[in-house]
Amino acid sequence: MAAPVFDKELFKRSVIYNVKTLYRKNIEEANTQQIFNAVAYAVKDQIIDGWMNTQKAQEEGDLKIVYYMSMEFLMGRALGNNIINLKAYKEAADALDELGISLEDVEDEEPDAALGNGGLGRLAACFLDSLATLGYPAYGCGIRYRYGMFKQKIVDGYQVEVPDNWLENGNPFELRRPEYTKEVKFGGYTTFETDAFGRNHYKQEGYQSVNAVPYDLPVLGYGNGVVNTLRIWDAQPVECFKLSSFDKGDYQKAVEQENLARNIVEVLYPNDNHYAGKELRLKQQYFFISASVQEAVAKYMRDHKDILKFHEKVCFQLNDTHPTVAIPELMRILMDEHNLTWEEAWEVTGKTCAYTNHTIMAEALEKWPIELFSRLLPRIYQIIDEINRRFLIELEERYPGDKEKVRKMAIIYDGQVRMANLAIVSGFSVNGVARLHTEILKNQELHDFYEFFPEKFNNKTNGITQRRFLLHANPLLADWITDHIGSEWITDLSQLGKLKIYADDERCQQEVLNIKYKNKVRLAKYIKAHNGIDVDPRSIFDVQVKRLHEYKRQLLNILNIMYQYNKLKENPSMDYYPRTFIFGAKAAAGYHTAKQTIKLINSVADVINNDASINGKIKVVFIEDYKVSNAELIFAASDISEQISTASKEASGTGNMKFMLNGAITLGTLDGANVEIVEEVGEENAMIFGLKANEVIDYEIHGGYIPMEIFNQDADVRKVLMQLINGTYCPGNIDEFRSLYNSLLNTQETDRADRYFILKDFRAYCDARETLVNWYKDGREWARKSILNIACSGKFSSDRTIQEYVNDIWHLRKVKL
Ligand code: NBG
Repeated sequence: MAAPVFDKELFKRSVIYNVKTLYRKNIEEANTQQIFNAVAYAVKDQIIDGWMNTQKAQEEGDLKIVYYMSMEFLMGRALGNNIINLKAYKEAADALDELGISLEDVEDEEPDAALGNGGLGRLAACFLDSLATLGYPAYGCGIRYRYGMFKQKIVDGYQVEVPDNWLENGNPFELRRPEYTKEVKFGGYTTFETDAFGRNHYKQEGYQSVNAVPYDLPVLGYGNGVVNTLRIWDAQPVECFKLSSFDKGDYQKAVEQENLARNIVEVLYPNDNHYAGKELRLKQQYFFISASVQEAVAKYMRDHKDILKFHEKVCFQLNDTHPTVAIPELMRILMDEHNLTWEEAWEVTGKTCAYTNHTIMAEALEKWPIELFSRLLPRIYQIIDEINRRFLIELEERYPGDKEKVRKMAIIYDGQVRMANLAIVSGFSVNGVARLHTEILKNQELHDFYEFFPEKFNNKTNGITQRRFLLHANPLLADWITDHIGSEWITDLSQLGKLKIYADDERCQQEVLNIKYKNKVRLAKYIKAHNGIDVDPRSIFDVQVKRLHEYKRQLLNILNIMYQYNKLKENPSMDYYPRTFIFGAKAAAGYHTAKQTIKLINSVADVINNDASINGKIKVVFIEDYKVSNAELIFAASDISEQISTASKEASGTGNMKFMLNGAITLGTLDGANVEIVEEVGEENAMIFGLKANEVIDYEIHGGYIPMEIFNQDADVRKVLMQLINGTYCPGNIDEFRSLYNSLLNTQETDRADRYFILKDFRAYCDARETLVNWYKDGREWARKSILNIACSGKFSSDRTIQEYVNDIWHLRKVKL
């Protein structure tokens, strides 16, 4: 494929020119934010031709396109990544240097595009990077939230949410495309007319509507000239309220339309693995899905005649159940606008839509009350109702009289519309995101569906893009790798396997340790600047960064730190290797237990960090506002990767892969993709502890776990738990952490004490952590394991994942430029 050429002189000229025309300034006068914009526009100039050529080549080749439908795209910053994928990072940095500008400083001016919560949204972003790099035709379809994921401030130890006005200074990479505006209708009622052949034709009337206006963002492939598109939709009122309302006397309706447009894309719901059931959320879902599906059909019809072959050129991948309304929406368009019969539309839709499941957490399952759903989307509801009616007939044929099957599998049941059931029944593919997760889906959560449609189920273990999480995030390590095995790993991560021969080489071990040390110095600076805490880069950096959720068990981590601190206090002369425990996590705004856990971490940090008697041997740091851009610094600087979820609960995890790629050793349970990580690197090069998934599931089904027994038997556990309620960490309010204490021991407040088996795994975790420290003390041995982790991380590239989606689900051909 044609490699793009980066024109350094043109780039410099255009930076100077942009500063002048945008701000009427020269380089010396402009501030860094202005320089950022000028540089970003100069980079965009170098992208545009590739963008146009890619689309042209897709159309000329009549290539099938995948539409990755997702409520979330956690893109992070674009500038550095775009320059990297232009293969021009060093040239661009030099060019700017000649203008007296530091590329790194300029990059730091860019706000993260935080249009996602956590793993699910970041996975979508990695997938786009891989799709473009592999040269497959793809659109990401999402929402242009006015406010993305909130910014987190820590005030007095508590999380405070601050709006993320990421578009405040504009977004230089986006392109508004009003010519592709689509109208999206809500509410009203359906009517029908019967034609001469007895067929009913449905129409929605008395509705309110909004215009969906697309903004396109370029997604660059690495060094191949391919530029795909992330299309995010903004909402605009259909008619300008001021012009229309008074003449028509329809004041109320005009105001409502304007409000609908204003509210619909206002903010991302900050829930990860949790479904809140808000009406506005369903509006958001239908809004971007209707616009995306309408445009996909319109685009297809521009170059094709036969709508019955739509699925030969289009695939919709539904990122979790959030975009599932794509199924009835496509049915609607095919029947009501293209005159297909039900059977024809059903066939095309079924062959177009595929669903990815990302969780087994019950609280994440989307179920909408019929009343709400049918009021907001009357025609869509009608279609779902018919899908359900027909499916129940099939169920009855297969399992006559089996009420239990209906209870579990019906799409509409007990007053609710169940989106996962709709996605499974209607689409042609259902995939989990790690091998263990898919097995749990098949054998437990979705067992009935697996029996009914075994051919639909498949696994696609998640992956991450090495372009962002190694090449950009860890330039020292990236260069070291390239020096040893060449640069092919950038687009073929399995090449890292070639590093295995260096694991025992003393010089290589030393080099890898040095690189880690430098990255720890870089992170220590960030921590000093942002937290005001001094941390010693020679201590072990033991890191847990991810969303705050009970099942991820940050509480287990901090309780263990409290335990270690107790031991050190009891015996100040004990042999104790210095450790820095680093946390980063946002909690959903309404998730009380999660927020209390943040408060606990900060309170413990306060006490320990200020206790002179332990000589700084333990430091605890909570990094404020964990997000993609600071994650890049954190992974590169980590020694230990904490992946300690209750086994069976973490569908995959992707942070685990980012740590591994950067040479951290995994401390984890056999959950999600950890299972496959250990399989790749070998048990002796990772530290696994705790209950297995089947043991957890067994306790959940049959009971038999009594946390109070552990409390009574284990004096160390008892001491730590008592410190939650005796004011040790919160002298001003001894009840501050009582709810955490209760969640572990009290059966009154929750249906089950210690739902996430924290006390059950406590001892095993303590032991595993100690063993790791012993490994660390032997520097050479640690370096060996670290190199092996890097060398064995090849499987976890999202390039591999995407190729599997292409082979098994999407069946795409590559674009030829
Ligand atoms: C998350 C899982 C993670 C997984 C990502 C990406 C949701 C609903 N699920 O384990 O919790 O890595 O999806 O698949 O956010």
